[in-house]
Amino acid sequence: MERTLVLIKPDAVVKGLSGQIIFELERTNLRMVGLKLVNVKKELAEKHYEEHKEKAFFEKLITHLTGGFHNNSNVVAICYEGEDAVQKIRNLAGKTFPDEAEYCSIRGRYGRYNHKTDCVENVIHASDSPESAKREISIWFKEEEFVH
Ligand code: 3AN
Repeated sequence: MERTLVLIKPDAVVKGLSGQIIFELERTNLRMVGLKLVNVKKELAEKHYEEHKEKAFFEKLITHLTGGFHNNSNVVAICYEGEDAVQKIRNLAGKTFPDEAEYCSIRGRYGRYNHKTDCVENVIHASDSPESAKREISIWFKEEEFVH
């Protein structure tokens, strides 16, 4: 069974969108096997996004995930399990940049580019492959936190 990681990012948490996003994600019929609220520190954010370490936008990305732009460092971390879990969630999430994402995708509906902070407020993170899902899930969850 494939697993994938979803993070409801600080921009969505402050807007009170966590419930709405979980509601939308449940349309996939995947099984939720882990769910928690995490207060994200810099070290965790940097580990999660380590593949982007050299990119120009890295610092912004870390500031976003650690809540620096939204005065809220809480993120909802969810692990879903099921057939094609990664692709099913990616399809619902939509493209990276909200203004390029399909209107009815989660990022298209709820995301925006914030001109004041230069932050891509794209609402959720969703693993992009089964391999990255494995790596990311092990960062955010301990095995004993999963329900079976
Ligand atoms: P996705 O989350 O759609 O898989 P990635 O993995 O390419 O996108 O990038 C991770 C995150 O980095 C994105 N969710 C977005 O917030 C941010 N990001 C990616 N590319 C850029 C960019 N060119 N400028 C600013 N932020 C970016």
